[in-house]
Amino acid sequence: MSGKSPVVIDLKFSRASVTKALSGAFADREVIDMGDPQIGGRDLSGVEYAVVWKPNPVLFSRAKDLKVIFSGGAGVDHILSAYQLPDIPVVRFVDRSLTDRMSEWVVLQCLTHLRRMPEYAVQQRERLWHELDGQPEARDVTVGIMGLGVLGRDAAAKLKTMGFNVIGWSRRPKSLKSLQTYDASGLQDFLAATDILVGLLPLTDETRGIYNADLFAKLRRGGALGKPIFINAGRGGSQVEGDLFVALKDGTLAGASLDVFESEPLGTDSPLWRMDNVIITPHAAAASDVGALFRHVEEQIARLESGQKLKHIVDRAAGY
Ligand code: NDP
Ligand code: OXD
Repeated sequence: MSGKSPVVIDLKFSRASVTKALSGAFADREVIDMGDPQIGGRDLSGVEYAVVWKPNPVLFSRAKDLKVIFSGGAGVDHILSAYQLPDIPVVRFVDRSLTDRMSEWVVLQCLTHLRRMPEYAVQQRERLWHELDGQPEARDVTVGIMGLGVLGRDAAAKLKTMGFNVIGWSRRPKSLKSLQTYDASGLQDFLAATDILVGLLPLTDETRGIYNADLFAKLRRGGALGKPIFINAGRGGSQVEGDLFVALKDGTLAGASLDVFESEPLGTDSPLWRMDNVIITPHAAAASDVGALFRHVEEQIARLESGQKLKHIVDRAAGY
């Protein structure tokens, strides 16, 4: 084996996807796969790199020589909130394929609600042939995206291609071509102009519980869709599901599409499952392609070992 540091992997993805991707990865160094039952109590001293998704907490106390932690996904709350971490860089997964998949999901959900597919699904179950009146066009509807990072900006561009009017909200002010943006202080104005709210925020102390009754009540009413729609693929910890259920029941919201939940998997007793105006997907909006993840880690390690800076380092104070 080369004199290069091994890489330890603790990825709670499907075993098949990890095993398949490993077969062509990290040819120049040893891989310690914590998902392999044979690995068990392997000594992790001298291991400088970890690639993790929902890792076992003991990993960080056992691997004392770590220099970089690579997240198996774009989000890092699964690492930052759950562990006492060493003071070393945490790197996000930023990837073309993940970004494309997320935008596909967001555009699909916006079109689904625009074209009243939940209502047509009910009619189909009842074998009812009836065209619903009052079908607005995308250009009549404003989609407000909370989170204008890698994913929010790509989704915005693709929604605009479909004709939607798109606005965005982020922590810090932005100046983006052909997209009206609001910073933290402009939240009220942003919500008042939004017909379809898309959540693409990371989970941090500031964003926990942000999608609550108070926020839903501030969304625009009387726009082309009549009542607002809520779509969330960021993190479930940002939504207050009790408030969401009430808002969907009492008509504050016309409908929702949810990929993420306060607790996952969503319990079979959640009333959200049975609501005709709610679309549920099982945290599947943009799964990581494990092969692409390993290529990204290899590239980053190559940068570091040739004296260049790592890309996509998390701001630990901001939490994303
Ligand atoms: P980025 O870090 O690129 O962007 C995060 C955005 O959120 C930034 O625009 C940032 O503002 C904004 N933001 C963060 N905190 C606040 C705040 N307190 N108030 C206002 N805006 C805030 O992340 P990505 O776009 O790559 O990913 C976003 C999230 O999507 C991930 O963290 C993850 O939780 C989720 N995700 C979900 C997946 C799924 O399958 N459901 C798949 C992949 C990701 P600013 O620009 O000012 O920094
Ligand atoms: C991610 C996710 O953060 O899949 O990448 O949730």
